[in-house]
Parts: sequence; structure tokens; C-alpha cells
Amino acid sequence: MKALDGIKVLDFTHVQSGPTCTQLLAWFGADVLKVERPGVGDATRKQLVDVPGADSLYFTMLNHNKRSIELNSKTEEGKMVLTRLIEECDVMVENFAPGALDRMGFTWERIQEINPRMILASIKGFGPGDYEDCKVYENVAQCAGGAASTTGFLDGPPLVTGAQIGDSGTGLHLCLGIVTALFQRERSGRGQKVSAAMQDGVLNLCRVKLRDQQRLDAGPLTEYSQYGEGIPFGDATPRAGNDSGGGQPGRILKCKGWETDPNAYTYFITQAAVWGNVCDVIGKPDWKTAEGYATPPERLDKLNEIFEAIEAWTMTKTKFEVMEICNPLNIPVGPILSTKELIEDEGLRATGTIVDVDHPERGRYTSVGCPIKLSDSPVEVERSPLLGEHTLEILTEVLGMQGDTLDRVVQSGAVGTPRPVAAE
Ligand code: CAO
Repeated sequence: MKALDGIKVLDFTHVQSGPTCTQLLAWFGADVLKVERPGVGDATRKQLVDVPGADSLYFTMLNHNKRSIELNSKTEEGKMVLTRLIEECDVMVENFAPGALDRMGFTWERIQEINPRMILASIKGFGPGDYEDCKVYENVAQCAGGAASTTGFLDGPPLVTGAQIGDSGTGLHLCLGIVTALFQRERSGRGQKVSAAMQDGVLNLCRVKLRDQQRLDAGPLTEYSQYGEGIPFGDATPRAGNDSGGGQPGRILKCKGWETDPNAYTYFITQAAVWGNVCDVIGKPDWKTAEGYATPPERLDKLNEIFEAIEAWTMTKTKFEVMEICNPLNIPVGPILSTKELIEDEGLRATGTIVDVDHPERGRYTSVGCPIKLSDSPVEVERSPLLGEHTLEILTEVLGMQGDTLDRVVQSGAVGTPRPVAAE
């Protein structure tokens, strides 16, 4: 038994943000029915193609454990099928451009009429206001949500980050909203509308930067490197390079091999409680008691000197040796792991966070599995569906269509050219 067994999800999502959310629901046990345009499908199927003719990794890695139905929801028969799907499902998830669902004729009011228990979950770029009609992709959200203005170095331009906090981050937010709405429905008997704007999701993840924005009113941010460098603060939270976001100073430092390996670096945190251990490890035992070095406030204007001394030590060790030496001493450090190192990591494979998946068109590929582990609801990662692989199965088994009705729908072209139902 899985946590969301019995929950049916009408998955009207595409690209990354929405599919991330419905993939999690599928991993938690929901039956996720992905609705795709006949003959076309989710645009990501054919984006960044690495194996000609096969679904791309972009698609497969975001759509595991789902079933696919081809459906043109703008035709009369298509609307009839969509209406039946809304009747049968518990949750409908969509991340179309603003207004697309209304233009299709499926407003929130109409959906409630069809199924008052339906939870309609939507991702848009912005919430209500000046920008509500905009189409939005990942980096737009990172820029509009506060991440870009606070990422990068002080003397450089704003930077976007590789972590897809706008897309996958908002998908996670929406997923939490959905399961919360399902929980409330248990008592109220009613569905509700769940909305997550990408700007809001990114801003939520940038909460500490808004903390610092308000702390600026009380004076300079002393834990930022620029304080020790004597560079005045402006009127907004500045970019802080690799400074730690909290009260314990940290930096990214070179390790042995950095000249040729772009990832031979470690993150190093000079946590106050283990300052003595840091001093011993780097061969500066006198700093434990020396005036100007002994307490955290005294050290704030000397962070460059201190991290230079630590780096002189880390450069004599590999990033893994730094980890091995510092961990037993409770000094928090983190090797900069490359994607190659992560994909080969035995520990992540043992927990199912990295998995190998077989696919009929592209062969075996590696994916990120479910990062959330439920002790009573284990996840088996199954390959993503081929376009329309389950069209007939969904029409007949989920919607109970047969005879003339089924013939009419198929002949209308609203569901593409359905593949035969796969043998067990
Ligand atoms: N049958 C019939 N029509 C369909 C359909 C189906 N199964 N699926 C989609 N369509 C139609 C939509 O109704 C829409 O038609 P209208 O423009 O006439 O209303 C059309 O296809 C295009 O949909 P779209 O505008 O959502 O797609 P796009 O490629 O132009 O824009 C995106 C993509 C992502 C910018 C936009 O969907 C968006 O802003 N979404 C919200 C924010 C978001 O999720 N962004 C993250 C994207 S990356 O994860």
C-alpha cells in the first residue's frame, strides 16, 4: 500500500514545474494520468534530444510512474473526455499560461460544477497583480523572486543558480498544497483551488535574504565579507559570493588539484563552537586565545586573513581528505561534488536517490529518484510513459467507455491514434 493509493490525478502539466509536482504524487502512490496533445505531447519530449527518435532525458526524468493519454481538449469530443476525467479524478494539476484553462472552457466554477470534490492546483509565474498575465520560465522566476539579486559576487552581475528553484521548487510547494487540500477534504468533503506562483516560491526560499534586508536598517551586516573589507552597504541585501547565509562565517576554498579540477574545492565553516579545533588543524593554535581572534565578533573584520590561512591548509589536501579530517572534529565542511561524482555515488544509489531506469526507446538511463522517503510508502521508480501509451486503457478502464461512445471519440481524432492496450 502507498500513501496516496486510490487518489487519481488529472495531470495537465508540461515542461518542468508542474511535472515535478505530479511525479512526486505518483511516487507517493497516486494514479497520475498525464494529458498530452495528440501527436505532440509535452514539449520536453523532443527538447534536448540525445537519443534520436526517443523521448529526451528532460522528459523521462520528470515523468516517471505516470500514464499518458493523448487528448485534444479543444474539440467537442475532447471536452467530453476531459469532463469525464474531471468527474473521475480527485486532483487536477495544470501549469498552462494564464487563462489557458478558461479559454478551453474549464473555469474553476465549471470544474466545481462537474466535481465539487476536485482539487484544482495551478502554477503560474506570478500571483494576482501587474504581472499576472506573463508567461514565465525558471530564470525569470529566479530573477523576480530575489534569488538573482542576492547571488553572485559583489563586483559582478546578478547570477542564476543551477538548482531549479523556480520550477522544481514551485512544484514542491504545489505538491504540499495539494496533499494539504486532500487532508482538509477528508473533513470538509469539498475540493478547493490551490495556487503557487513561481515568484512566491522563489521568494519563500529567499526568506533569509529578506531578513537581511530588514537588518540593514540597524546597520551593516557584519557577517558579510564586505564588512571586513570596509565596503559600504547600499540599501538592499547585497550579493555575498560564497559567504554563509547564517551567523557562522563560511567560504568555498581551494583544495589539492584545483589548478586542473574545476570541482577541487570545499565549503568550510568556522563554527564558533569548534574554533579551537579549526586553529589546531590549520596550524594556528595561538589564534585560539590571541586578541582579535579569540571571539567571533573580533574575527569579523579579519575573515579574509582567516580564510586565507585555512585555504593554505585545504590546498594541501583533497576535498575528501578535508572531509575525513574535519568531520571527526565537528568542523562542518562540504566537498564540492560534481554531477559525475553524484551520479556514481554508491550511497545515493543505495538509498534510491539515484536510480537506473530501463526505457524501451532509449535503453537504460540514470535518474534522480524520490528525495522524500516514507517508511510505510516505499517508491519504485518506473519509466515515463510513451506518448499516448495508455490512451485506450484510460478511456476504457478509468472512464468505462465502450461501444459507440468509444468509437465516436477515437474516430473523431480527439485522442490521436490510440495504441492497443498492452498485454499484462
Ligand atoms: N489540447 C488542446 N490544447 C492544448 C492542450 C491539449 N491537450 N494542451 C495545451 N493546449 C493549449 C493551451 O490551451 C494553450 O492554448 P491557448 O493559448 O489557445 O490558450 C496552448 O496549448 C499553449 O499553452 P501554453 O501557453 O501554456 O504553452 P506555451 O508553450 O506557449 O508556454 C509556459 C509555456 C511554460 C511559458 C506557460 O505555460 C506558462 O507560463 N506556464 C505557467 C508558468 C510555468 O509553469 N512555468 C514553468 C515552465 S518550466 O517548468
